[in-house]
Amino acid sequence: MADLKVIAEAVIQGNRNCPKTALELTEEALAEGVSPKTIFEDGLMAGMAVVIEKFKKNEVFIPEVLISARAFGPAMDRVKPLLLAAGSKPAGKVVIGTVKGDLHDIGKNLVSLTLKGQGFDIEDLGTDVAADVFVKKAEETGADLIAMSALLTTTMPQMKTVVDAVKEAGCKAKTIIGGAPVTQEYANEIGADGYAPDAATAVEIAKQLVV
Ligand code: B1M
Repeated sequence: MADLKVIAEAVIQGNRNCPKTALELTEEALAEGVSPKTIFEDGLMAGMAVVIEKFKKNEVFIPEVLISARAFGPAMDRVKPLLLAAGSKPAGKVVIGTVKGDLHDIGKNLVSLTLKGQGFDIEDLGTDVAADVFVKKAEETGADLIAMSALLTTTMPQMKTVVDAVKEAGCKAKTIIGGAPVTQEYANEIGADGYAPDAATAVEIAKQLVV
């Protein structure tokens, strides 16, 4: 019988020092009849949860998280359609992007991967995303959350433009913001629903906002 701890370990190690990749182990578990939900919850997501916790405690850093995400991604892509077909609901739907005028995407990608690793359905719009694009995609997908990243003080005001556009459109999505120059005070000032200083906290806040 497939050992789900081995799948979790392959994610934690980022396939390094593991005889088989997370994807290969996932294939084996599926072939043995293990449910996609069990593989996801006790293998893939459990592995990512360990990585996120270590990242939060500064026990691992961005490169390690990205290496784990690279192991997690293909295995997740394999089980995701099976989970959906079986009626599993994602933790929440998130439309994410870096705001208009801003091309920084390393932090945004980290937040995106971390949310994905905790069961959120992610629509990543990339960088330089205008307010109307955020709102349109959120309405189209019925998103619970619009997640924005900004790394430039000059692009931070775009976050307010998005928050205002969301309200004006009567869009049900809540807003969460982050990025190096962004603060809780700024989130309060512009009326965003949430702020997170890092990817691990973004997951916690996202879970609180999607109820
Ligand atoms: Co630029 N850059 N950059 N840059 N760059 C900064 C941000 C800067 C602080 C450097 C400096 O001057 N010391 C400065 C901004 C100054 C300011 O606004 N006050 C700056 C500048 C000025 C510029 C240009 C204008 C430079 C120029 O062309 N003259 C230009 C702007 C281009 C544009 O966007 N229009 C520019 C360009 C670039 C590169 C393209 C070369 C490259 C980006 C590559 C890429 O992203 N693909 C780049 C880089 C790499 C940086 C630095 C060095 C690193 C940013 C980074 O990736 N950090 C940065 C200086 C620095 O921060 N030391 C700098 C790592 C990343 C993991 O952290 O994004 O903060 P971060 O994400 C964190 C948290 O903030 C949080 O989670 C992550 C970690 O867990 N987080 C969220 C992020 N988004 C979140 C969203 C959330 C929640 C949490 O909810 C949705």
